[in-house]
Amino acid sequence: MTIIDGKKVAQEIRNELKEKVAGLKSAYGKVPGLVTIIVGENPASKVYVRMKHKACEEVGMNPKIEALPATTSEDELVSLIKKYNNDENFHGILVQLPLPEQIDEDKIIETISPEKDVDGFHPVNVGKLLIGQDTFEPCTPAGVVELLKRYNIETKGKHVVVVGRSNIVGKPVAAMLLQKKEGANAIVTVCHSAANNLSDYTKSADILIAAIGRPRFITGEMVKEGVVVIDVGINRVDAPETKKGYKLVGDVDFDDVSQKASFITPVPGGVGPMTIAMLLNNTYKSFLRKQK
Ligand code: L34
Repeated sequence: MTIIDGKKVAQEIRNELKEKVAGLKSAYGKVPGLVTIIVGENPASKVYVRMKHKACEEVGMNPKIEALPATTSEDELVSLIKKYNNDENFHGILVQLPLPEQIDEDKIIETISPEKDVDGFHPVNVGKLLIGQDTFEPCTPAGVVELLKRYNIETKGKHVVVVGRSNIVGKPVAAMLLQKKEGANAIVTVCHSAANNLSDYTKSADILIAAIGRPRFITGEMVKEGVVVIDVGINRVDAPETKKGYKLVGDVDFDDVSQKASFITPVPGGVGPMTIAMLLNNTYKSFLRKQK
């Protein structure tokens, strides 16, 4: 059994990007810029935004954080996004989700210029992804596919079972692995909590992608021997014995499932760090496209 080291791979990707960004600096005299907008005080969001900022700095890009109060109106947020749509120093605009309830997420995502949508959430980019056109691949799904590639895990002809149907993970990762191209070509099943018997599906997975959002939901009984398990879940569970009072666990019961898996990602240190590395990659890509 191999534990897939997302933290290490993400570091490798950042090292590669650092060199490429240095190349941009000498070729164009400028570097990619990323603005991250956070509304409100969601503690997990704050952690992620902070990590995105630091990662940008590490690779030599130009990050900026716009932190807005929880009471921000939809109109105010729309205006701010439009300002950055027109600011050529910023090649990527990311609005950290979730947003407070007075703000319509769909509306906000549609306000971001598709050319700067480094999350790959804009309907135009989602459409391109589905039909196999060049676009920004959403960061978490891109991280999943990149981990499979870097661990030489064959996807062609394999049965990938995705548990979860979110717009951020389930749907796009299914679309990506279904494509007729290198690193994809999989037979993809998407299932979710409404399944009559979820195990019927998960047991037939060669590669299981868990993106449900429920702690330790996937147990050993639900998978077959030799399965490759990619755990996208990041759940905070109470842990009074720790300093923070909580710990992170995935959607997979790691101790149980790792008995049967051939490869498995841990939480933390699996897909999470890859999300951020792929965000940097998209920002780099956005910059390059702009120069052409
Ligand atoms: N717009 N909103 C937008 N884009 C995204 O791509 C995200 N996401 C998700 C939440 N909202 C978003 C993220 O950035 C989840 N997410 C994310 C990013 C990074 C990590 C986890 C989730 C991560 O690096 N996790 C670390 C542990 C971090 C910790 O200590 O809390 C890990 O090793 O898994």
